[in-house]
Amino acid sequence: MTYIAKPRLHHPSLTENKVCYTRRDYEGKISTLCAGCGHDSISAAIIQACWEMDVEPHKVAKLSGIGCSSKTPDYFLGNSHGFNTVHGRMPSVLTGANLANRTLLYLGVSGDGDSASIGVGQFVHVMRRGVNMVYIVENNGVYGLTKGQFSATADQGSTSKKGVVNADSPIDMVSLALQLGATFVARSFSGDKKQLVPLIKAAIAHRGAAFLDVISPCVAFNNHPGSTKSYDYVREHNEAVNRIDVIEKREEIVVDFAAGELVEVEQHDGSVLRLRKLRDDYDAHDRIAAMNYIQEHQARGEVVTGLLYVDTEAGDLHEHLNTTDIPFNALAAGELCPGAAVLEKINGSLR
Ligand SMILES: Cc1ncc(C[n+]2csc(CCOP(=O)(O)OP(=O)(O)O)c2C)c(N)n1
Ligand code: SF4
Ligand SMILES: [Mg+2]
Repeated sequence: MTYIAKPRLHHPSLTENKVCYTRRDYEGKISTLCAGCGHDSISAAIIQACWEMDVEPHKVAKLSGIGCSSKTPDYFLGNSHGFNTVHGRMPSVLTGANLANRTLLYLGVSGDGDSASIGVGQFVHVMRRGVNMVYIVENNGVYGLTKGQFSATADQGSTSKKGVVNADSPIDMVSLALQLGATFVARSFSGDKKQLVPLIKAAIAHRGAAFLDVISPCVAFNNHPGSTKSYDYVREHNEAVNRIDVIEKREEIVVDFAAGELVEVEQHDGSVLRLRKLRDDYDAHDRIAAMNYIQEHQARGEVVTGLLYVDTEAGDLHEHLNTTDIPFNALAAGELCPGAAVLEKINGSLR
């Protein structure tokens, strides 16, 4: 059995959002992950963010690969579209779905094994193409589902539960995403809901490839003293560059003059990101500086979290390809096939 159905008990006083749904309407089946697994906290953050953003569940497509992390879409947004693909192959399926219908919110949920090991080739291309999506990697440094082998994000020198030392260099997913051209790049920790929920909301409001690397401890195989992805390690080494609030476009924007270090960033949909800086020298608009900052702090053993980079002018794959606004399933046969005469003309121009 991979899931347990949740009893549909509605408390009459559950608050409804602007599209008349309660938080309960964004939940899924009961999770069968290990108690304390970071992935469940991320599912809860996704539920909270979608409810607060008034996302309509039927306008969301959740896609994942294979792994404990990739199982989680069953545990949230139970009224949305879902596709549990093949290990490491979620990005190409998401790209195809997005090209066929741009009106949905695409939520890719993956693991570090799924995206940095077997699926790294697919990951790099979905980022460089600027597919409009929210891509979350639930990063625990191991293959949780297959009993705790090191993944490609495991730090060099970190140890497995049985004491084996990892000799390989790690892939840093945020550095990779920045280098590949992702236009929204952030890192967070599953145990920090206050930071994670606004980051997911901001990623939803962003148009373009939004990438979130969420350190998510695997309590069964990677939560011991030699691990750099354990709850204790991340709490001790977390270096937050900023805190963000998301103000939706419908709401009045109130500027907080008292805070000297508050930056407001307008996203394409009109929502405003309020970046409350914790580090004076941190500029979330500078891709190169972000890459240097991450590397410098990584060398000191610090896990940098927060909104690391955002390009508010970003376009997406549809803009690059100049595609039609109308989903394929809403186009008539005549629009999908221009007819023999037009095709002959196109062929003729290529001869
Ligand atoms: C093609 C293929 N190769 C290998 C596997 C076995 N397998 C299943 S899940 C997994 C790793 C999952 O790790 P990760 O993506 O980090 O997810 P986690 O379980 O840690 O959340 C592997 C190797 C598979 N299912 N398919
Ligand atoms: S094995 Fe690890 S990743 Fe999988 S559910 Fe358990 S704690 Fe989570
Ligand atoms: Mg993993």
